Amino acid sequence: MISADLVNHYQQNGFVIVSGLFSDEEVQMYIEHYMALNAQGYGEGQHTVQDETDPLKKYPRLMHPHRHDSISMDWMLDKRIVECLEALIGEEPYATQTMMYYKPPGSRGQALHQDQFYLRVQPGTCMAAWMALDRCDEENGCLQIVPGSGNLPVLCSVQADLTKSFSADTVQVPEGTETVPIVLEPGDVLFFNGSVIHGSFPNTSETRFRRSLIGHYVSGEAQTVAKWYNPVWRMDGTKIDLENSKWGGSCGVWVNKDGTPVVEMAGVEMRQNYEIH
Ligand SMILES: O=C(O)CCC(=O)C(=O)O
Repeated sequence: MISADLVNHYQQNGFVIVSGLFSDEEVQMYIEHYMALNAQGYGEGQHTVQDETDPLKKYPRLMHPHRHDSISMDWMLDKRIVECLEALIGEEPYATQTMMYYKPPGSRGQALHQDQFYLRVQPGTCMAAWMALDRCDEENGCLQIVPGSGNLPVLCSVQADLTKSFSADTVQVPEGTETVPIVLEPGDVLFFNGSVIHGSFPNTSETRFRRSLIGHYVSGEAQTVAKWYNPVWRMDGTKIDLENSKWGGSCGVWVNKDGTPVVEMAGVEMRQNYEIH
């Protein structure tokens, strides 16, 4: 299912692309299903929108659709995803979240962040499975990743640029840091851990959506997770509650050491309520 080379790439970088994990027919089924959910009004209120013309007003992301939609639940627990996760993290994970992003033409992206900032998994970390439903490239706002961030601690957050991002929080990166665009074909799945700094820029296409289905998982050793992500599911579909994580700990800030930017845990999280990712 997943080669030793891919596992090795994940271990070195904290992320890896598994191409063609889902078929074109399956992708088409997901697109039809989620467009139908949108047409029925699912997802309203999940976004702060700028004004009536904001494309995200008509196509808000869906948060936790697996809690009421069996297609989302089945995808989250699909054995191909589970097998990849097990190979990458070396143990059976718990599943905690699904999200569906429509990212219609002209919509904003999501500012750079680390998932562990929101999920607060202890011990261990979280993992994302990010599946492309459309071809995702720079024009329609594909995911962007900061190389070398896969082992960083949780960084302090600052205010994001809301003209480019629908989410309000972002992390700082050293001056000159370049992000790498993750270009994916429909059915490809990107796996990445909770430290990897990632996000996306606006969809600059006038016609193309950038739809993606996203699952979040926590390593099976986890005992706590942020409240918003409880309950979690074992891979056999049984449900458990982990303890809720506490907020307000230390966070990392960049400092210059002999000309090289390094992270020191010199910051303290001020806000206590980062619930929605
Ligand atoms: O798909 C995007 O644009 C951002 C998704 C993301 O940041 C996430 O899944 O954590």
